[in-house]
Amino acid sequence: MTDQEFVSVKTLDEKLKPRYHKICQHFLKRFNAEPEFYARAPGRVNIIGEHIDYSGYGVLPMAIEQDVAIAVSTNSSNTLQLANSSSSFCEFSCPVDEYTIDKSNPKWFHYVLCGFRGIVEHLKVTTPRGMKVIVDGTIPPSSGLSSSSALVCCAALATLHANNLKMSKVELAELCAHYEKYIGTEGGGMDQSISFMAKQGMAKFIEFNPIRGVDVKLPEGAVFVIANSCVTASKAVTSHFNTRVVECRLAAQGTGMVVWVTMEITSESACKMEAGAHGSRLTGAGWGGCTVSLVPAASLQNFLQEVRKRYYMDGVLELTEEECTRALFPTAPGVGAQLYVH
Ligand code: ADP
Ligand code: NG1
Ligand code: MG
Repeated sequence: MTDQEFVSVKTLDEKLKPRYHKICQHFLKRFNAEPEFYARAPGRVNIIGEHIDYSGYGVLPMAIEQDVAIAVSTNSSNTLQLANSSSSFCEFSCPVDEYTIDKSNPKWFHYVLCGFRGIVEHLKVTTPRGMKVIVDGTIPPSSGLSSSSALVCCAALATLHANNLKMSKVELAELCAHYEKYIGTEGGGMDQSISFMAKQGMAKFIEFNPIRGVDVKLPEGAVFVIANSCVTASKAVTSHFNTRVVECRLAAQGTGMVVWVTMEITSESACKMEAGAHGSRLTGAGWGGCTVSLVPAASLQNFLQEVRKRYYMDGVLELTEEECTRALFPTAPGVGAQLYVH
């Protein structure tokens, strides 16, 4: 298998059915019919290499199980009807050929429009099909696990399939990396690349210009644990991210890159946890978000218990059991984007 392959269409297996059944119920309730197909694209955790992809340097992410899934039917009204399974995200609809992606006031559906626009413009689709859409996300938004790119990638894949078109995974990654910039963030291509190109059980060393990846088997006997600080940062809303892009691009000229990598490794040692992790670090853009810790399998329960106690339940935050389970969880490298039918 290579990244030049297409995203295949699979039948939903038993394990996936309960989640997709729920999405189907939302769709039925909203649109009075079953969806024709589903697309899903995963979030990611980055193991090393933060704020360097947009300067063209390699990164080592892995896809996580948490994803954005979209249920879709085409319509004959030449409109996009976008709804969300979460009541936090309001409905939106627009003609397929008349919309703006408003950088000055970014909303969730603008990320969908980034993916839609990418396919339509790149493949010069003169009469794109209208779509009815329900979005269902399990990645905590604005937490550095790349919910934004999962949404853009999923929307692009859904648009591609709805219009009976084909592009390879790597082409889709290049396209989505470019079109996510329409939301206003000058990011690199890490998130979109891993979202399309990830293989089950593998991290990926990804390089850029052009995007290419090599699968990396992770060490056995160790587990990656994600811990959400529960502090969110919306990268398209503030100027922090783009300011950091400018700073890092300047630093990357000359010998600056060496300094940055040294800083990252040093801060990893500083973050090393007393709860039994080999090491911990912030993942994603930062200003809140998640840490990822490499924990020996034998110490996993102790690690989870200590972090629960010290940060989530009796320590800094006062979360319920359920909230804590959503914020602190072990993860394994998951599969990239997929298309499903019933
Ligand atoms: P990150 O990529 O680190 O999660 P970003 O700030 O880049 O954070 O993107 C977060 C934005 O993505 C949210 O503000 C929202 O607009 C959009 N988003 C993420 N998940 C969903 C979802 N399930 N449904 C709708 N929009 C979502
Ligand atoms: P998050 O934090 O998931 O939005 C962003 C960028 C990545 C990368 C990381 C920092 C986008 C779409 N994502 O991710 O390209 O630069 O920050 O390593 O811009
Ligand atoms: Mg993002």
